[in-house]
Amino acid sequence: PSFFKPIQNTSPPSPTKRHTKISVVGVGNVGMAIAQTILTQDLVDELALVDANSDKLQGEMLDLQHAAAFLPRTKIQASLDYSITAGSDLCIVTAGARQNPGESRLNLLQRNVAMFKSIIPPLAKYSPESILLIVSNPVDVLSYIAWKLSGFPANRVIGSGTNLDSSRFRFLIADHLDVSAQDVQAYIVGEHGDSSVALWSSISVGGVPILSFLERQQIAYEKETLVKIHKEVVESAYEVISLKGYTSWAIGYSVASLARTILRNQRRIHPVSVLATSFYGIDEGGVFLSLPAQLGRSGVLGVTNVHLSDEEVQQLRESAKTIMEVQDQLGI
Ligand code: 6V0
Repeated sequence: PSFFKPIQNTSPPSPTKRHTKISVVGVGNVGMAIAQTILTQDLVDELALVDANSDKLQGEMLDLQHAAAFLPRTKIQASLDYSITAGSDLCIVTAGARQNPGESRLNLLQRNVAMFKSIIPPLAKYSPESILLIVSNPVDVLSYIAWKLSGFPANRVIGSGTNLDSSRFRFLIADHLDVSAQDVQAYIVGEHGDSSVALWSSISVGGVPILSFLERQQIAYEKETLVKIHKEVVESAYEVISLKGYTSWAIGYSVASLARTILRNQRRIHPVSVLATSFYGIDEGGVFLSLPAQLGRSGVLGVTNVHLSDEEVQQLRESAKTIMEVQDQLGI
């Protein structure tokens, strides 16, 4: 203890409220965008960072610590050793191998699965009560792998899934209608990425369901515009990556919003990757894909009974099949 006492204490120490802790594994572009959003939004008391690259890890930790004078107080630590993550409430995994030139997606996935074997078991060991939030891609398959490797109940394993796709969707609809994206409700479900499914009937703006409104007003149903918007959503990750090399800010905000809902027990509904077996006739044994799920302090609290058209159910099953085929190729 230091003999330097800048404050003369006049009352006994205040009772400490329950301490909250988040660990982020992988301090690349995505992990750091998540970490910095969590810090600016004052979501936790303690943030632990883990990566395989020691210099990068130390550098990022120091750089964040040096912002302490401008941020709510959060203890920030970093280590190559997973013991630093002990007692986490939420563990966010963003570590990912980079695709080598000419490497197939399957080979990349095999390397990511091998990486998860060194990440998930120690996280589960040091924080057996935590919630795992997977961001690394392909996020649906890796969420399934994390579920298997952790031995956690399925309600405590979540993939960031189409939470980001849905926010891109809401932005594009809002832009088209000249309203705030916060007033647009619209869900994309299924696989994060190419086979994602847009739920057209879910789109509403300030409580006005868009499709039935257009029908009632006998305004020509702008199907092409909607399909074009969904296509733009699917292509937007590729576009950002081809322009700036990676995506970071939107995924940072999107994951921080999940962290807030979970840690503050907000019971909000987010389209995220959950164990989807038995929903909408999905009969594949273990497949994670995104459905609108209610989240809270114990993880996934439930899945909403959103009405899907026959076409949407069909597309969702196709999405499940696509993910299952990849899992079969992996031999898991
Ligand atoms: P990046 O900038 O290359 O960072 C990856 C980090 O992982 C690096 O700091 C590596 O040192 C670290 N790492 C590598 N191996 C290990 C290991 N064994 N243990 C611990 N750390 C390790 O990649 P970036 O941050 O851009 O992307 C990370 C992952 O997020 C990728 O898989 C992306 O595809 C995925 N994304 C997922 C999104 C989603 O919506 N789910 C969105 C954007 C990116």
